[in-house]
Amino acid sequence: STNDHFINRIPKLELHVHLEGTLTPELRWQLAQRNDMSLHSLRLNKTFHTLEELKEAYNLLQPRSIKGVGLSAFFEAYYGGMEVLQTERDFHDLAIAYFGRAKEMGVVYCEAMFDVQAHTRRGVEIGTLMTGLGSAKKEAEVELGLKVNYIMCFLRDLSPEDAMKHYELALPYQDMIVGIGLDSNEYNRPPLLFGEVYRRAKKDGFKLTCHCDVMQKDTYEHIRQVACELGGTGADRIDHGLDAAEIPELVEKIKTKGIGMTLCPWAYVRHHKEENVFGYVRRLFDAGVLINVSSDSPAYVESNWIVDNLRLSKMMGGFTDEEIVKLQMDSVDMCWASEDAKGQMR
Ligand code: ES4
Ligand code: ZN
Repeated sequence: STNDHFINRIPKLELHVHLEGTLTPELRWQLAQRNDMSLHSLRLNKTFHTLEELKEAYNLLQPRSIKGVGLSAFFEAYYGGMEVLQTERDFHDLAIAYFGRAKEMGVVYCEAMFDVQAHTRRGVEIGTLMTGLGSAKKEAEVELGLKVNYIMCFLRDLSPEDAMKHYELALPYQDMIVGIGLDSNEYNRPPLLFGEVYRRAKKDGFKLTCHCDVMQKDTYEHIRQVACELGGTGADRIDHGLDAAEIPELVEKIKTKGIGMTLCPWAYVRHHKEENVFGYVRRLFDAGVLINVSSDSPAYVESNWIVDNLRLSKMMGGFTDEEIVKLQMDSVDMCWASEDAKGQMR
């Protein structure tokens, strides 16, 4: 989907993508039809009568136009959009639609995130989503040759007790889950509030990551907790964490501990000036931090698929083709594939 042939062609790793965030208006419309549901937006106080109307609502969520509205409009659309996901087949179709697109873009390995509580709180059984996602993973690996691991995320605006409850509910599906994370609204929700579930998950063999979105209240303290304390001595990875670039001590800590960072630069333009976003990505890369460039929620932000984020990094961060390849090699190092699978990617 970009006109940059080099970026289209090279093998790529996507390590930060929310499956629910890949729900395009087209698929959302199709699933609504199939499940006999009508589609509404609470924020816009509107019922969508056609696919065209639904697409227009997505147009309001572009990085520049969302700036004044803050994240709440994004969250309303994102969590509202999920209501069409009802059956095992819906979850399967969501995931395989993304995996097919990833394969077409040249992605060879993907760590895909999903929320559990965003579905159970709507009355969907955990087995429904896990079985659907499980069959899509198998299909991607067998039919597409795309290797997939899942990262289960907890909603940090819900309680730590609810996270622990869902952690335990997901244990029967441990084979398809490589790591755990925290997402959703982080206002006054520091990572260590979930310290117990992180320590438990580490003991049970899961990898640990946590979102530290840009320009949040307490943003540096959240990054410090993830880098130094989560799971006892710090997590394996930070999702976003771009603001660390402003604090040399944090950059040094992240670098020496070998913690990887998944960056989704285009989504940050809703908080930061473009020059700062790509300047900070550049600064982290130049400091020798392991970084990966991914997409986050590509269906909800215009021009936000992995190839777009890499093309924008090249154009606005001054990454050369060789450096884009280095980004993919660093992504192999920081990813959670088996050593065998990593060997095949190098
Ligand atoms: C997200 Cl694109 C984006 N931004 C902030 N939070 C998110 N959660 C899922 N996708
Ligand atoms: Zn994310």
